[in-house]
Amino acid sequence: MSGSLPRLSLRTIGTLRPDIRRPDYDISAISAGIVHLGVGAFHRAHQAIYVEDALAAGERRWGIVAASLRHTSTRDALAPQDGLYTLAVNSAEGEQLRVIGALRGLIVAPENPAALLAALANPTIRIVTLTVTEKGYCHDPATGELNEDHPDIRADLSTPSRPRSTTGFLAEALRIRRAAGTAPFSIVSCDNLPANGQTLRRVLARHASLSDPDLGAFIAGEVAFPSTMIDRIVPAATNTDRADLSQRLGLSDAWPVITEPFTQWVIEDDFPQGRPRFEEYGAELVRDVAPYETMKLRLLNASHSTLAYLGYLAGYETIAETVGNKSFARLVAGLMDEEMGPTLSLPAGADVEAYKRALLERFRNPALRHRTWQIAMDGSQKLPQRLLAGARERIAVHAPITRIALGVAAWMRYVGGIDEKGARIDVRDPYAARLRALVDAARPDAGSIVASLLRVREIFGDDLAENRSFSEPVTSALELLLRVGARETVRQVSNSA
Ligand code: CS2
Repeated sequence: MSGSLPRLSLRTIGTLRPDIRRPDYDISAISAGIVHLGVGAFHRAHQAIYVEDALAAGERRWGIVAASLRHTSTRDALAPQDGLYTLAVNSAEGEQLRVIGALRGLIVAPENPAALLAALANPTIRIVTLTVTEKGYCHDPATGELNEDHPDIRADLSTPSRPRSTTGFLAEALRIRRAAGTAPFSIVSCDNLPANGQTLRRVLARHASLSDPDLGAFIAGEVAFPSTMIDRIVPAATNTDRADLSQRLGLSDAWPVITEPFTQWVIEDDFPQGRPRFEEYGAELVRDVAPYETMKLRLLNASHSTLAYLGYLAGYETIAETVGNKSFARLVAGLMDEEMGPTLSLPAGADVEAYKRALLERFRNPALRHRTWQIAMDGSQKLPQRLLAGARERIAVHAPITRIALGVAAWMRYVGGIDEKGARIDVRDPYAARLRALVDAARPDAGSIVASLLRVREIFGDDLAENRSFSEPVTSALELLLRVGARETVRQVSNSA
């Protein structure tokens, strides 16, 4: 890391340049009111900032206990820094640094599941937020139902007091609270899933009811699961990013986050145990998040995934480079305007044209190196809500899906695991091996590859394999991709669709 610079911590924070914002509240007076599960970069650049603003405004009982459900890296980096880290907001106009103090506890769940359960059982905890990614819900992506055969779910059902899965921790913590007469916390999913609150309620209540039907009914009936729409682009930071940022900070920070100026959090207002005044810090509290969520998933995330697969295949490392090619920019503009846009019922008062224009600008942000490979991860978990739900609605009204089909075909080309130059693709996906085997057995015929992947029901459901309005455009797109490559395919499709 950054050579001779002293490490960022409560002891050194006073030496920061005066123009760098830092916690201007008494950190020792903060108590924890929130447990966060899955403390990745996204949480630290998003929900933690709204909470930081609450703490700065004097709402002192909302500090965050941050838990990692798998890795030790965040705790290892942040414990020596007293939980402090730098938020770098980057755009063409420059960079703004701010040191964040909201994380008041760090737990690595696999090392010490009892510590996480104790934190969750603490009556001062009134809210649990989560960013555990799509696959962290251990659900069947096509139906949103708990995958009861998932190894983590099986393990948790046999030893509920030493959980591994997200739902295992929440079920056990709610059981302990209930036995102690402590009111349940509100549970706030901050992952890019449709109806994320209801989805979590469904999988959690099911998980609990497999060993304790009464607890399952309690969770389904008595616990609040406000749905949320969360939006901020937060690329994974690299070692170079960290070293460079430390130089600019003047202190060594092992775990900064780098993000864009844009941030949005739309939250259903369902917090029986209270909440920070999030609306004072830029969040929107609404009655129904669904239209916001669908808009974001089908515009931003659908475009992201489409650009990620096609951009990666075309040899582009980042989203900004990918949309720097005019054909790719035209393709996603068309995807949003012509194909996804008409499927949306918009939130009241939303200016969708402005949202779409802003999206293209955000994708172009030259100061963010958002890798196509990063977004390409876990496609099996992302495709249903990003591309397939919109495709189904289009097909039902006999509307064309040329660009959606190209996005799906690009994913199929990608999960085959070999790029256009014959090099191996490092496909990260819980279904990677299975998808690769299906493609290998079906090569080289596009029709056979499509037919065999569409039979993966956890992704495509029971309907799409049999639906020629879906399989035919996907097959044509894959044929073209295999014949002329991603760049030329995008050039042709963006001109003619
Ligand atoms: C991205 C999202 O990695 C991905 O799949 O599409 O993380 C995206 O950057 C965020 O949803 C933006 O809010």
